[in-house]
Amino acid sequence: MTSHKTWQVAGVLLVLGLLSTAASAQPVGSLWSGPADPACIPVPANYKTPNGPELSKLCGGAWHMFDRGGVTGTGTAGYLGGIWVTTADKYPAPADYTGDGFDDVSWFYQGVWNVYETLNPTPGAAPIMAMWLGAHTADCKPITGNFTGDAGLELATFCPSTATFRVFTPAEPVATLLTTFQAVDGGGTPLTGSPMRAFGADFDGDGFDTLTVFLNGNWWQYDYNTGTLDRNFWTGPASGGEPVPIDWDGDGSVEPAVFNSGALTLYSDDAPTFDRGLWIGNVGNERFISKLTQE
Ligand SMILES: [Ca+2]
Ligand SMILES: [Ca+2]
Ligand SMILES: [Ca+2]
Ligand SMILES: [Ca+2]
Repeated sequence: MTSHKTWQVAGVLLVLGLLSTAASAQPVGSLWSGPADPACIPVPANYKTPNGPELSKLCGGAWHMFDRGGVTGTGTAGYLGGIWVTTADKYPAPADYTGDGFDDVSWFYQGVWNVYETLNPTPGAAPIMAMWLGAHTADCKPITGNFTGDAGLELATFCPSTATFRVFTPAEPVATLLTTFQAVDGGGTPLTGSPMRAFGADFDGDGFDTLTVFLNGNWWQYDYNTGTLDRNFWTGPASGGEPVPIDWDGDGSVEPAVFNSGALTLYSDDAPTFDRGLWIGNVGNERFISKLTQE
């Protein structure tokens, strides 16, 4: 089984088949999606078709979707449509908010969380969900997932400046706060440093996502119910590098991986232990690796 991950380099969207490769990874597809724009953030998700995620990018407020279409080799990505959602400084948060099996275009910024119709996008259309999560500073970023132990989607935010998680049940016009806690180290001291990347991922395959912070090579995982540190492990590097939480072996649970200066290092989740390293190039493009970076 092959897991796929999407990278964007300049205007080219790359789809990598991780297990189909040896030490030097070759993309299974390379699609041109338009002029290079350093403002564009890749946001692949399952927006419109039942055959897996579409390629997508958010460029200065315009959300463009492209058909991957099982393409191999190179070509120009088929344009599926676009939505003008916002100005440039918002953080994308695509997920299935409506429960129809398709991911919805969404963004968060400073407490506002908006969701847009994706299947039949209309440029300039109003959001189909508009939620207020309370005042948040501009560094706070959105995380979606299932954290609580029930089946529903939750909204979470993480603010690096205070190392604070907040978790909400989606609701209009005001989302319901479920819990809030600080990400702390083993001594109970709130994490400090930069860049601090926070996300939810299901590392043990039980169906629930664990709120996690990646900071300078350390992965810090927290128990949703208590807000306490559940597990900490080190993969490196001590500076730089971006976390890539992904089920790269297809067993239903997420493994840690790190992209740093052109190299992708994959770990098995026992311990975790080093599994393999792939050279995929693109030195200096860490910020484009996924929606996690969001800068
Ligand atoms: Ca949906
Ligand atoms: Ca839930
Ligand atoms: Ca889990
Ligand atoms: Ca896995």
